Amino acid sequence: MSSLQFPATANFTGIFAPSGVEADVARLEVLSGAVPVDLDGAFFRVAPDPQFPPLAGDDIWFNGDGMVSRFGFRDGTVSLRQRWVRTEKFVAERKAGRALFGAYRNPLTDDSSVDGMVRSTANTNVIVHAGKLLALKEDSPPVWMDPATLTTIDPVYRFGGRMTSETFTAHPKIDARTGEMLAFGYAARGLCTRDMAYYVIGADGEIDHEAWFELPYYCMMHDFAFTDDYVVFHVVPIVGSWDRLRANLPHFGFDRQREVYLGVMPRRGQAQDLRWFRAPTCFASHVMNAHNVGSIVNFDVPTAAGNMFPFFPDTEGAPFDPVAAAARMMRWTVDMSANDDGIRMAPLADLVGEFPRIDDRFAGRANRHGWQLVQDGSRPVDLPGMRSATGLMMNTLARIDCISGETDTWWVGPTSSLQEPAFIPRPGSTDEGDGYLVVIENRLAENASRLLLFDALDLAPGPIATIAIPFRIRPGLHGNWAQTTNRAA
Ligand code: V55
Ligand code: FE
Repeated sequence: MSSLQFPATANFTGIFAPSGVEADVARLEVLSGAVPVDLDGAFFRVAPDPQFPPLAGDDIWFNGDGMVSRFGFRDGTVSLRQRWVRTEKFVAERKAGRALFGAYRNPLTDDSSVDGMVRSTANTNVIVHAGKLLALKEDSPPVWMDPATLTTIDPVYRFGGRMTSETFTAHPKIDARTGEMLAFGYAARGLCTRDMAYYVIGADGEIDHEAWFELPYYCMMHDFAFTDDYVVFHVVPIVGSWDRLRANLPHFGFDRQREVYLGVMPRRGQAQDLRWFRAPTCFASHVMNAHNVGSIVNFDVPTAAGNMFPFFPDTEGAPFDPVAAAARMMRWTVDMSANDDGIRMAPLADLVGEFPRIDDRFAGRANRHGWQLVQDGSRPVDLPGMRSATGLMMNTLARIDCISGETDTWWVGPTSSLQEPAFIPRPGSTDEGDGYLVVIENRLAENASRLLLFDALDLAPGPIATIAIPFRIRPGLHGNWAQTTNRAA
């Protein structure tokens, strides 16, 4: 009970061994190549990294406490700062010296001393908007951190009280042309409710548009997209309910019987302007981008036939099917002026993988280049005796040319995997893709990590800089580059 030993399960060993490293490294060693001297900014990313062993004996990766890494670039050098987010959960558990919060998105499993506390782990994404670093978990309001120091400023940031939704997505979108941040919260009026809140946050950080509507059914609303004229919400059947929580089942499960919906609403619209389109069941999580040409809306997203999350099992008990879980980049198309409510789906590339990224200056517009991680099953894996993380290993970085359909790929080798990349614009550039891709390499054979920098438009030759990290970085979710303040420090 009071043991501080983490369980010896796949979720807590090998690549998933907790890290617990809070550190400041003034200068990382550049092992080969060179870091462009004009890069001045920071790559922020976050990983779940449990502070204490779980109450229930085991836990899923998605439930760990958010640990933020800040790679600061300046004058051809890279510094690293790493800090846990001081969420309400983190602070209460540190005081108690043990876990108080239980299973993922199930408050019924919590210690009674934390009833009513915000459950955020802030472990899914970190993004800078209006000078604030926001650490995000989709079940709670943002956590506001200082982008220079990673000090937590407000563990429950509600945009000056204006945000009444109980939640805020981990995937807000910034329109580079207007500086607006577009976002939503689901379960916005309480756990398992169908209520959605949609927000437009101005470049000044203030909420200046809001709309409320209901989903066709309660499900994990993990990501969305925007275009010049619309916001686009995909509804896929990763469903949940209080019945599941009372039965101590995982919060979510995959329900193959339900249809998929695509909700399209004008960017400054209200519930009555929202139109739902529908398609047979499938699964899609992270959106690459979307754009509209008049009333035609194109929504580009890695799409799988079935459930991608083995830890959120089929609601009817079907075994996890890795073939159905393979996602390929698809274009979903709907027409806001047509009577037809169908969604057309057509492949953009044949690569299997996830974690799509773009040159974020082109968010909401027709992008030519998309980057993503790929599981190339034709490549060998050479990790004898290692069970976890090798099955669905993201072993390749890819760029898709969405116009020609051509791909540009780089394989990391038989003993490593890759974390989600982020795009860094080359200072002074305006052309799409003119810049770099930054990615963390998991060196699985030696339990170590490296930071790799690529020419974003020429992945195949390999990294232009390979940077050592003096400790292992735990597998993370998402991150973003931000033009920030290294020279002022
Ligand atoms: C995801 C990750 C989460 C979560 C919900 O698809 C969805 C990724 C790290 O936590 O709570
Ligand atoms: Fe995500």
